[in-house]
Amino acid sequence: MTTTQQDTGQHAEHDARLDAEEAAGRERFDDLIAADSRVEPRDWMPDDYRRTLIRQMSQHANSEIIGMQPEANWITRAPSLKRKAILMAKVQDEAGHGLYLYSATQTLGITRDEMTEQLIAGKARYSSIFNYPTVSWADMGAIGWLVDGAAICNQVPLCRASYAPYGRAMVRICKEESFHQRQGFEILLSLMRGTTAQQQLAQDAVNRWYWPSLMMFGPPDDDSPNSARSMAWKIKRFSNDELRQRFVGMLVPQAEVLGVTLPDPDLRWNEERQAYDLGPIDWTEFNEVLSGRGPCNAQRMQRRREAHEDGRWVREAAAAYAAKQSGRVAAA
Ligand code: FAQ
Repeated sequence: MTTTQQDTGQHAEHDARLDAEEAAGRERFDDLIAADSRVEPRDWMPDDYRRTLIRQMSQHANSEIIGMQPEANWITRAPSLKRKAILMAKVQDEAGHGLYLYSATQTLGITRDEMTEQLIAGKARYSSIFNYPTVSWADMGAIGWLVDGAAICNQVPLCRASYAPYGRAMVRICKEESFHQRQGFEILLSLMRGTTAQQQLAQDAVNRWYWPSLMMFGPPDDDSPNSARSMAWKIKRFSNDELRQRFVGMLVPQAEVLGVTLPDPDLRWNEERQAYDLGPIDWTEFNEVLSGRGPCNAQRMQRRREAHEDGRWVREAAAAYAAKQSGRVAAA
């Protein structure tokens, strides 16, 4: 046998071994998904599954970070010291959620720096909802009640996502979001128990945030290119429309307790479907926001870029300190 023949034989053997390993990995992956079990970072997974998770989880992390801006706008103007402390804690919680989610996404082989670069370069998405302005204190109530409410509805099923680090991150996030939702409800309740002007402020905030909060669940099922595959992989457990419907069902009795009206004249209980019929959602507005032309897209991105620049010296100092420490460990 010549050296070339020997090399070719070794390559073929190597390729066959890789094929067999991949086939075994794929079989184990399929079994894990079928058994409703969890995929860990060390497990073999299809490239598309990895890409889908990186897409959804990094968008989710970006949303938490950009989502700090609309509420941070009211920290200096909260109506009391207690309200200020609660709002600061809530905004800090969102930062924490972003960090858990970036860390969970890193287990898929993308770095935090890459995700940040994609966000500040405008190449990565974040939730449409954070491109709307917060014009009054009542918006803090509406964000807590509607935006965190929608987030919980969408995210409780994600606690069972097939990718284990995502599911684990979501458990803690959902506990905190539940508290956020209640504080928003309580802000609106206080306003609704107040003067006529305060009641109007609360109703106006609900009118402005209601439809955008329904858009958070994503496009209608017929127009959702990622849903079918994400559901087959048990990343998503319910479709966008199913969760939207569940959310409205949750809101109606709460709106009655608050004494606010949901701004949908077509909202009606359908006895046959045992669910509420909804009026039409303005998907043109949704697509405009997704294309970067929402009321605050430019402002949110500019602020995020400035914050990244402002933090440069902290990152450099942390990196220099880490290098010095690892030098000390190596020398010891
Ligand atoms: N905004 O095929 P689908 C929070 C995009 S909560 C922007 O249906 P998928 C807490 C979608 O990415 C908010 N883009 O996609 C908080 C896709 O584009 P791509 C964050 C949207 O992934 C509260 C395209 O449209 N929560 O932060 C939106 O199967 C208060 C086609 O859509 C999450 O991210 C949208 N609303 O379903 C923080 C939850 N909807 O990537 C601060 C996790 C859709 O193909 C204050 N994510 N798109 O270019 C999910 O559950 C899913 O990713 C969906 C979308 C349901 C958002």
